[in-house]
Amino acid sequence: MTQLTQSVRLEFDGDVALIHIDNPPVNALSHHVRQGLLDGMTQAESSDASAIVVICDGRTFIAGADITEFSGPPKPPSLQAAQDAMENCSKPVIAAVHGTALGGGLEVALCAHYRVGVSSSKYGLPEVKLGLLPGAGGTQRLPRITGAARALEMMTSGEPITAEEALECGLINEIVEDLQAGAIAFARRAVAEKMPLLRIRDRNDKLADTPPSMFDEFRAGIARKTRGFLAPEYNVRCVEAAVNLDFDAGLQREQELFRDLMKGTQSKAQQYYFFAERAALKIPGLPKDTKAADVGRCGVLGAGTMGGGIAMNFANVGIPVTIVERDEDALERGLAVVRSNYERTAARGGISSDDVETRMGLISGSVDMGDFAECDLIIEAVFENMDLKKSIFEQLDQICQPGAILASNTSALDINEIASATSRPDAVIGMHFFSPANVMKMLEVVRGDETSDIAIATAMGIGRTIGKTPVLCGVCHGFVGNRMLFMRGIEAEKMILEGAAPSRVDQILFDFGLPMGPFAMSDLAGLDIGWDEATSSGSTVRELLCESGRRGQKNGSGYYTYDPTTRAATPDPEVEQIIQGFAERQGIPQRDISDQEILERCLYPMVNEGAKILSEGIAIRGSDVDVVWINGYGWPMYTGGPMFWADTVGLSDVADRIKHYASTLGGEHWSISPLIEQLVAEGGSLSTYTN
Ligand code: 3H9
Repeated sequence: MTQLTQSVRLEFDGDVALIHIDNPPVNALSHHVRQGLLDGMTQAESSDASAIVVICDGRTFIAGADITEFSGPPKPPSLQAAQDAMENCSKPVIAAVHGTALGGGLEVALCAHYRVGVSSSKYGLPEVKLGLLPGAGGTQRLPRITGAARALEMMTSGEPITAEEALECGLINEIVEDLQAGAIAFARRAVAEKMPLLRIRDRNDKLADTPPSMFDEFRAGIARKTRGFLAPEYNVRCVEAAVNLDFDAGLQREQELFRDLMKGTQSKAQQYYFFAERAALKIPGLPKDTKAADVGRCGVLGAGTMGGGIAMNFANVGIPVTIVERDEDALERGLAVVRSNYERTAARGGISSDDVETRMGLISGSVDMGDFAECDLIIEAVFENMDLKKSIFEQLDQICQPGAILASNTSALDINEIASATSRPDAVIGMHFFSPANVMKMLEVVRGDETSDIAIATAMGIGRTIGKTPVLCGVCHGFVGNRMLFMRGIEAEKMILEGAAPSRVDQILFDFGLPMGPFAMSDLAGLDIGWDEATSSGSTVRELLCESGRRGQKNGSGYYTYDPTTRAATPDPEVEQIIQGFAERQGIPQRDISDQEILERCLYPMVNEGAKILSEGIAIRGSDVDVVWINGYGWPMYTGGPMFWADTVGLSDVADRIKHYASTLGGEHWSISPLIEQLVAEGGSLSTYTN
């Protein structure tokens, strides 16, 4: 055995050389891995071995370039040197894959003459998720082996394919049971049978029949999903190059486009987000050995839209759920909605009809809260009323077994006050799901003053199990997400009274990259949420709209009027009249507001509030705020989230504008966060700020 670098060693099994990579946690292609791979190839080729296997220790094959190296100057050797050594080797080179061969990792495997993998292995080019494209020849080699259609799909979605699919499309040559033994056996067979030393770069057969129209059709197909992102289009251009140019010219095109993306802010924002999502799982002060409670059965109180959606998350991963409603009718209605959601997914091919039955079978309905006695985690999802929630938690305290975690899905209320209704405030925690709860990835986990480490570990852990992106925060009205949203709402409402049409405000935020603006969002949620006909006094535009029977999308009219069949929204002159009449009565002068002002007045109060949330210690880190906004509200990931975006705009410029609006418009939400002033003075940034 020869240790070549800190992470790569060369071993021999008789006549087969084994280059072992061991660079935990994911065998990323750090410079010492590239060096080791190059040295290993050189030594193995000049040794007596007749074939060479590249294989990894640990949980996975190479999962890509080392992203932490992207921010520094390139360190030699280049990956291409090692890839050339593999591809041009005079002996058969076999890549042995387990775990995930991703990005640069798959690009290395594509330079072997043959590839074998275990049945659980996966293969993907996820660079697009980092705002990039595969920059080590992958854009030219993958289409040559899978054909252009599948390469386009894999490169623009970033999603991996299974070993079975890889075998079927020729990406791998064999599925083996025992990785090392199987790879060695394949290597010996290659030698014995004098298999050709196949270089993917020399193949063109799979590209020959690519119809020229394929690319524009593909672009049209992904346009909605990829709106605003640069990288998907760049990936498409690379596959076009693979089809239209020879390998070397295609490679050159790939390199130009890769460098372009690498220089831009989108890829920086998306790489930042990659680490932000992972950082959010790390809770300072939470002992590493904190054992989360085992959630063998989950209870959900409330079978409404939220409760039903929450229950689905658990059933989807095989955890039985007890869902409790006030009466049989409401329960039946709620369960019927859950079933129809599953059936819709099945009709689209997302799950099988057996899955529908299995999942429904895991959900048992009841009208007796006593049935929560067996549950390990109970999530309350009734409407936002503190007295109601307190009385529920008092009952849960009586019913639930010791050790059970009692969670509230409140989106704004004080967890400490809810916890005070129980004799075990340490077991009480907020788990704020976003609507629709079975779809949205965001989960705000809200710790009260007395919430235990176990409750935190359980909520964060189960959040991951059910496929959410949990972020821990502290108690304040609206937590991280909604508290910032409220500030945007204040200015949006003011601007429509000053003369900006709701549709214009919405359009500007849509163009910024958000899925919708505040008025379309209100219509979607329902204008009457929290509205009470008895006490309504026409004191806001929203109240006036509700009073005139406009309740949002659900009854076909809100800030917009909705087409009954297509649900397309159109601005309505009646709404404009209501707004103008109200503004007149309030004595608010009308004026032209520029697009830039609309954008600033929507987004800067959010940045300011985010900074206040940070300085109060409600969020642990600036990047957590970004994770909440990207996953909870569809903030465009390619800008990194509100904190990263403000840093990109320039915190000092943002601060100047906030102060400008504080002096011209006034209001507590414009009083500048001292943290922003401090960071401007120190040259710091919101996105890297940590409490
Ligand atoms: C690329 O390859 C460009 C090339 O085309 C061109 C080159 C010239 N680098 O996710 P986990 C860390 S771009 C550095 O929790 P899992 C991660 O931060 C790359 N670090 O594990 C975490 O650290 P910590 C294309 C990385 O089991 C730890 O490893 N490849 C990298 O849930 C564990 O990660 C990708 O985009 C990396 N590449 O999932 C793949 N990857 O413990 C990115 C991970 O300190 N990686 N770390 O928080 C993944 O998708 C997942 O990590 C993976 C494992 C599926 C592999």
